[in-house]
Amino acid sequence: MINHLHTTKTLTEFIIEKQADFRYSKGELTRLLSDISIAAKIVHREVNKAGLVDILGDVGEENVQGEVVQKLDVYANNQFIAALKAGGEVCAIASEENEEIIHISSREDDDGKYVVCMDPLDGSSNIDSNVSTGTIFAIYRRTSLSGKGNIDDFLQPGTELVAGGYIIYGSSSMLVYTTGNGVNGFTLDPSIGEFCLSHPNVKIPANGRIYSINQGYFEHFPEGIKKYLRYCQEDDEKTNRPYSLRYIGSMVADFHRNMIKGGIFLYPTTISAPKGKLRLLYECNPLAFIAEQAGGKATYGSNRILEVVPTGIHDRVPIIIGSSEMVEKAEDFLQQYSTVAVS
Ligand code: P6P
Repeated sequence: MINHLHTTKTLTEFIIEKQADFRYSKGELTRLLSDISIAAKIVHREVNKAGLVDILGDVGEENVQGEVVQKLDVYANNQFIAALKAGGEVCAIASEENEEIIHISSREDDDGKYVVCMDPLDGSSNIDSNVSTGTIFAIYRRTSLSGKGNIDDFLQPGTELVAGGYIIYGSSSMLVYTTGNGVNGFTLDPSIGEFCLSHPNVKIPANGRIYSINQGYFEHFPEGIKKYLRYCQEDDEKTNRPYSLRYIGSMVADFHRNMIKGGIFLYPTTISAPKGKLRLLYECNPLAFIAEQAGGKATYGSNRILEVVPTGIHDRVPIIIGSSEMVEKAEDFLQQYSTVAVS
């Protein structure tokens, strides 16, 4: 019997090979990305058996191992925090699950040089309906000189990001990230427990036929967004319209599909979310970094998402992200019709 020779490059091999691309790094960022991938494999395992509540016990109950079953987003949060603490490269974490930043006590020799912003399990409300969810992460070099890290380390615009990425827990689990030298996607091969390079040098098609938005809020949107949605729905063979509306309600899943097939995702301001719903630090910035590195665009109607200077770790922004020509068309409608600036 011929054993399948494993020839696909693993994430670990890829990171080490690309280490020379990382500014400053003497291996710390390599270690940090590796720590994230370890937590991702553990979360993948738990997310993929979430449906087995009867066997595993419901949240708050004890499972067969006598452990109290946690909500998956709490479980994911704890796994990523533990992996980053163990790795020692991080001095503080901003998580969607925690109101305040999490200070990481320093190692004996030196403090972690990086801070991480993360949404440990985005779209977790979809778990019960077996819909794809994701982890989103963004990595900055700390601006403070030493110690356990502080809020100013996080209040940097996305243009300062050292790395941004996400893991999508879907029909397969994939880790997609950039360090500013293009975007690469790795698919988890459970048979060897490794993320393997499956999507080298990802590029978002300049145009597409998919638009993603929660159409239910139509009456709440700025006039320019309403006009753009009407444009997407018009019959026009020359420009492949009407487009198709695809909305999963998990930002990572909607973004990932649009990145592979071409498309646009919009979460504008609404009456209930006057600054938008999605978070700047650990949803919009990392995906905007990836979108731009893959040849796409990410704006909040007039300016790049990555240029927004945060005022707090849970800031929200409206976002229009995806295929460059589709984002530019939406911006044209906003500039032409929206009396009130999108943000
Ligand atoms: P709505 C999930 O709760 C999330 O944060 C994103 O993943 C998703 O794109 C968005 O909210 C969905 O929000 O208001 O359409 O349910």
